[in-house]
Amino acid sequence: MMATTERTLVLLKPDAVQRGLCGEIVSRFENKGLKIVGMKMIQITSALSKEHYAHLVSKPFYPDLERFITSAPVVAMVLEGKEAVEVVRTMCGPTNATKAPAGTIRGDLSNSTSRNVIHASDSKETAAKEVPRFFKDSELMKYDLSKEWLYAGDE
Ligand code: IDP
Ligand code: MG
Repeated sequence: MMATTERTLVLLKPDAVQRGLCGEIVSRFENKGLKIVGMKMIQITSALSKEHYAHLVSKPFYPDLERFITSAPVVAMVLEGKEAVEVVRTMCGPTNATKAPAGTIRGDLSNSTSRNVIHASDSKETAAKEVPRFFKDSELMKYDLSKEWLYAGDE
């Protein structure tokens, strides 16, 4: 059965940019065979933070989260591939990096819950909202990347 190709939103958070970890993280996605269809550096505003983290604005840690996420540029990316939403979340590991398994991005690169280097959409429904939140259609590239070495014909 043909598996669904999905798109998911990734943010390399200010700590990833400041610590020089962007190349390392982007490499992991490229090595996995995910296709980068959008990528840019942006500075998140207070309004965008409140929209993106709407589910967390009432939490006691939200002021620190907003201060952190707006404090320096982030790298925003859209990745595409087979079951990309779940694959990318698995590669990131759980929110609390102290509990994140070795081999995951958070497990290898962070030991914190708040400075955990990466955001990734948590479901297909969330991805469908988050991709257009950060990227215009015209910023999502249409190009061929040979898949014949990555997937069988019926995948
Ligand atoms: P996720 O990033 O793994 O999807 P969410 O629960 O959606 O986790 O939280 C979004 C972000 O808010 C986390 O990545 C982290 O930066 C921050 N955050 C979540 N929970 C806590 C907490 O308990 N303390 C401090 N920061 C938190
Ligand atoms: Mg989340």
